[in-house]
Amino acid sequence: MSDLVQLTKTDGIAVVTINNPPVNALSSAVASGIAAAVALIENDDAVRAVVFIGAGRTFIAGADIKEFAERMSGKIICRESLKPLLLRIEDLGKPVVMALHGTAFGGGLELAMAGHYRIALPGTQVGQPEVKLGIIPGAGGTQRLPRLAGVAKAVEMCAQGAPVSAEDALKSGVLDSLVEGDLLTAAIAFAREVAAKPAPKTRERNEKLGTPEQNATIFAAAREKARSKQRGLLAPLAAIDAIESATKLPFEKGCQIEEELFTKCLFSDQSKALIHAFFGEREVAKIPDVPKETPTLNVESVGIVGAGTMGGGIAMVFANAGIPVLLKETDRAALDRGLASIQKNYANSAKRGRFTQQFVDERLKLINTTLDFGEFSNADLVVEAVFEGMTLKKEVFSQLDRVCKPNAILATNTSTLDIDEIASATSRQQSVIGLHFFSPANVMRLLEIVRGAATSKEVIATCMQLSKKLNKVGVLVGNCMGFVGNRMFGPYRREAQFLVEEGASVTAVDDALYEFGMAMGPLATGDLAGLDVGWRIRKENRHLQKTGLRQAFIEDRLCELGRFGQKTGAGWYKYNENRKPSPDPQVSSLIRQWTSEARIPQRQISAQEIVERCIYTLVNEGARILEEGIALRAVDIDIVYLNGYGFPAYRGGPMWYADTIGVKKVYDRICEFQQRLGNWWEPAPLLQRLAEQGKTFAEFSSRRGVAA
Ligand code: T1G
Ligand code: NAD
Repeated sequence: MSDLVQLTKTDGIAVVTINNPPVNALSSAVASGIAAAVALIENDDAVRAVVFIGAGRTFIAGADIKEFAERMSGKIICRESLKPLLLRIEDLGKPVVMALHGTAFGGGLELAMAGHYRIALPGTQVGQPEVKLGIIPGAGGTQRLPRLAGVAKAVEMCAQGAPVSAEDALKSGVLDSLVEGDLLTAAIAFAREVAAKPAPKTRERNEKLGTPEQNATIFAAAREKARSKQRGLLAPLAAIDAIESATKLPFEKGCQIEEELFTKCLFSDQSKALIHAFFGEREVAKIPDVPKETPTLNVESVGIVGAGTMGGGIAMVFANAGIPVLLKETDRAALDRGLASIQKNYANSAKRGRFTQQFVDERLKLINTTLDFGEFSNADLVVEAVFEGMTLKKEVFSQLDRVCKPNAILATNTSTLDIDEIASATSRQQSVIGLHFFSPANVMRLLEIVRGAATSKEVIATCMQLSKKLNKVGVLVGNCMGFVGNRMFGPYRREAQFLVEEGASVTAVDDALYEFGMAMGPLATGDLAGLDVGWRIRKENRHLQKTGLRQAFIEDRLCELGRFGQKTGAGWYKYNENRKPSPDPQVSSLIRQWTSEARIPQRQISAQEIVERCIYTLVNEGARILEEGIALRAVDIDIVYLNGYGFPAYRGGPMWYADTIGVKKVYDRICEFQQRLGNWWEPAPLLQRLAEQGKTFAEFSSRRGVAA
């Protein structure tokens, strides 16, 4: 037997233990180990029943995704399908009990369903999350799951990919029993119990496959939901097709359909991009010069300065993680306003069933208020979220420096300001860091962690670790104007304005990017965040504007008219009382007036040009950021854009997207734009170099000694 799979036999019960840390991924080697164990069991009449169990913290969390990535890149030709092995287990002729704990995901659940009985510890999660990787279950999951849980449940699990609790899995028939105490002991006892009983083969259980009429409704609703909620994704629709084949075809035929759809998805750009995003989210947690064993500080109490849009959301983030928060404002009225919006947000979440009322009540108890800086004396961390002004922020930091305990971390939520400048207002620059949350802070997963010139490794390691506890994706970035996300977003939105100035309509620009997959168009996004935020920053930084370069002007003109976006009921669009946008003819006529006054020739602009100009601007600025080391790797930029700016995950992020369509192609197009549109389009030196060398951003990152 191999180290990865152990086989033991005690009193007629065979136990197969999978031991492939950290998550018992079902790699080819594990599959071979299981096959070897099955061969030994098949020929041993003394074995009356079998138990499969995972060593460590979980059952099998799925097939080995790394092997897929290699298969897609042609590094390995073909991975032996799991299907024949699962049929052998199903046909073993002696009851097989699958003992689950932690997670049984993807190939792990498919293996479990090939068994005859499934038991689990409470708290176990099962699921078919393959669609999140742009693929579908490929080892019979779309054929066995509807037979166990019914068509509707199987469609929900395979098309949406969300994990299901053990309690829910028991109710829907995926599990046969929940057990307490030691799982192996319980499993062996269960195996003894069923040893003499029949071994029901999941593939022969057709009673839950429903009628064509029932299923037609289920599939139609699921396809509509997939098209609206998982816009642009191929895999959810493929998963539904595969389950439909299970309701119409014999098991073997259904498996063939599944195999065809699986392979089609696997070799799609979408799957490559989504697997890039999966590993990327794990890669960004690794900081080359801040090793895993770097000591961290405890963060058990937090202070927040400013209870406005961001301060309130940030308070909820910490409370949701069980960390007590002390919220400070300038006066009682401002505090009451801040608390009221927090309570309203929680009430909405409870109404939508995201939280129980008990959860909400407990969280609200963790949020306390003050008007006195002095009360931050015991805080482990203080996050400042006051107005975006350097003078005010330095004032706040000098106050915090005066009252906070020596090893407290002082963090700022600034979107654009210089972290080192803010830190210079304190005597402890090594304890100052940027924690840049995104609005709404209690919803957006991204947390840009901004490293100052003096920020200590302990403080960085503490904040990277804290981001996981806060259920955020923490990305470490360097200190520059706008850091990574906003620094790229500025040019992206500027280009969107230029396109409007040259004749594209507001809706044409937003629709083109929406069709490309962005969660929202650039102009509508401006209305959401508030056009005045950028206007204030542009006014404050007029002196930094490069001379001789074209400046976008329409948004400033809209702000001068008080059109700040959703918050004023009008911006690029006009909004009804439910903040529903509609095109505003007044804006179109203002634009025509302003562009004719500015003598800007008008022309028809294709959706393709709109997308290229906006997305290639992101890539060009991303290349500068990467070369300057403001982002550690190209994937860090991608993870920032997938989790903070609504970039479609199935395109992998701006840098991955450029690598996918070809860096040379992007470079050549940017050179064309530079010719026609001016020096905002000067290609980034790194982009030019990679294009000339035929290299990718991923290669650049890996060559720079940090993974892609
Ligand atoms: N394959 C390879 N590596 C994996 C892996 C997998 N399935 N799952 C996790 N890892 C690595 C991960 O990259 C990280 O590595 C380490 O394990 C710890 O993971 C045939 C086709 C289980 C909930 O999609 O959702 O089965 O960074 O940091 O936060 O139909 O991992 O330390 O080097 O995420 O505790 C379907 C994927 C596969 C589940 C644990 N399965 N995994 O979360 O730890 S496709 C999935 C997860 C499939 C079949 C199909 C999570 C987790 P490193 P981690 P965690
Ligand atoms: P906001 O105007 O909604 O809230 C700022 C709050 O700070 C106000 O309630 C104000 O009363 C309070 N305040 C000012 N001085 C104070 C003091 N001395 N003590 C305590 N409270 C004080 O602003 P916001 O949108 O929440 O932005 C706050 C910070 O977060 C800014 O730096 C901004 O750039 C940044 N940010 C904003 C967003 C966004 O989308 N709004 C996103 C990320 C980061």
